[in-house]
Amino acid sequence: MSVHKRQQLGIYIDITNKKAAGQKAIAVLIDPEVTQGSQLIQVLSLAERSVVDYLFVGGSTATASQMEECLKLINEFSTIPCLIFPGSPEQINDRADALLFLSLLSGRNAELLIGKQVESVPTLRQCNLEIIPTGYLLIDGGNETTVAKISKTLPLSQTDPEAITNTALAGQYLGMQLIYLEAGSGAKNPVHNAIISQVSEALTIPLIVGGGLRTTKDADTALAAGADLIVVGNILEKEPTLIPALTQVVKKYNKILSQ
Ligand code: 1GP
Repeated sequence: MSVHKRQQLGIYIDITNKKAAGQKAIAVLIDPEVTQGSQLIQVLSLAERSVVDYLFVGGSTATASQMEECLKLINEFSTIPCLIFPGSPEQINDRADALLFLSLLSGRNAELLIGKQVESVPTLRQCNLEIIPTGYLLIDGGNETTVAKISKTLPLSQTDPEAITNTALAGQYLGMQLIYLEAGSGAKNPVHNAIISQVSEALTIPLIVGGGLRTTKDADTALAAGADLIVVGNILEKEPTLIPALTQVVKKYNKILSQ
């Protein structure tokens, strides 16, 4: 594990500091089941050169050994802070810097609200990961996504922004430190800008938005609407060379703010 990374400022503090400064951020999502070997090294090298803020690592069905291999390469080829975005407790691995400790607030599957979290505690007690409580809301992206299928929950409809905002705020009132609006990997429609605006105006904690962001325009729209951190995964499995253009969109915001 990259001890030097752990000695830096905590990742959550880094995220909140960015928000307090009005800055935006981008995370590249790596699914260890899909992006491996030379393809992973290419993604890492592009992310490193483009100054991506965070790496999220995880997937709906990635195995513990795929996580292990992926994190070994990340630690060898990257200095970008790395957060586990777990699809299951088996994906928790001490080689990362932090864990998004997700609770699926949009669904009513008790296993994903609290069951898997309890199951993961013995592992977490052995780890030195920074644990970031994260309210995770699955939003209808127009097609059935793997996360909806696996979680056996229905996403919240984008036609009901009140329900989405109330769920996000309930997460904040419960003490969650981040809210993640998730349209699902490969979603046909990303979370709509009106929803992002309404939720970000209501929250005081940082807002993550991901799922179906494929273009610089999609990234720009989500950030302009109020996302503090955007997550891009699926499209980069096919077009990793999009990473520099995506980070330019984020930097454009940060440059405007620092003028
Ligand atoms: C999925 O929010 C992430 O969990 C990213 O979505 O893979 O569609 O970019 P994409």
